[in-house]
Amino acid sequence: MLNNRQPIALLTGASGHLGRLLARRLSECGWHLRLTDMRPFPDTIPHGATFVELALEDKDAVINAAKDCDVILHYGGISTEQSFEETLGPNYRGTYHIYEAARRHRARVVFPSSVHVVGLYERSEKLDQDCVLRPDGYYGLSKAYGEMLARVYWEKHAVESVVVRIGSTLPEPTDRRFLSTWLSYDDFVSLMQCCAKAERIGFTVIWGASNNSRSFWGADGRARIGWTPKDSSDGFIERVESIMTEDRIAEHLQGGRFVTVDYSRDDLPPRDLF
Ligand code: 15L
Repeated sequence: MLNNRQPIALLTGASGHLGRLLARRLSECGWHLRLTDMRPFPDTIPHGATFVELALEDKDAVINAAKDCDVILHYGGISTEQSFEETLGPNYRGTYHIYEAARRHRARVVFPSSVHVVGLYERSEKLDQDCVLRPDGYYGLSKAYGEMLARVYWEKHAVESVVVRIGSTLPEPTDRRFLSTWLSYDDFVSLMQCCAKAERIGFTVIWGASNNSRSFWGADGRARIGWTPKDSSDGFIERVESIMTEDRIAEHLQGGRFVTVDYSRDDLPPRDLF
């Protein structure tokens, strides 16, 4: 797709934690970045980048921003457990606008989904990419919608997507759950590079975690895009495995603390539907 040149990328959510990291690291690699966020960009604009303030709900602005881009890294939107109403504009309408922009400009999309699309599975369960989704709240539900949107746009409109179910992108794992979900900064950046540079991606699902022996997750499409994580949480086991919450539900389930927001059962979620 790129013929050895560096990608032109629209990066939404550029002023957030992962957006700022990608802006810095991808510009160091020579990417041409179009940064957007509804908040001002808090750092110096990196070399080769531009910044535009926009809201994801503004369809025309999103479509304009994506002109001539090879890839859209869609890090904008709500990234914590919130009410349905809070997620509606940015995560539903906004993600739809991203896909319309990708369709218009023939760009591919990296859609950062989340562990929270499967947050109600028990931690003892090992999941593969085709598992039934079990979102743990309105945030996870909006990510499940984004995954389905990605699929519709691939199957109906040939818009390629990598759906990355990101675990926990942090400098290092700091509690027991993160030993399973940790995605190091270096592995995260290399994953984004593989997503943009792979020749064909179609519709690919990746579990966004480093090479952790305690991972909750198994088979996915990483071989198709040539991604191999290099880091592992294993070296942190002794230091952090005793660090956990006091909440029985949170400690049992893959979604951790997000699950407990507005949780109204007395017991764990049922494994079947009756
Ligand atoms: C997510 O999806 C969140 O965006 C992030 O802030 C973390 O909390 C992560 O999941 C997690 O659950 O570790």
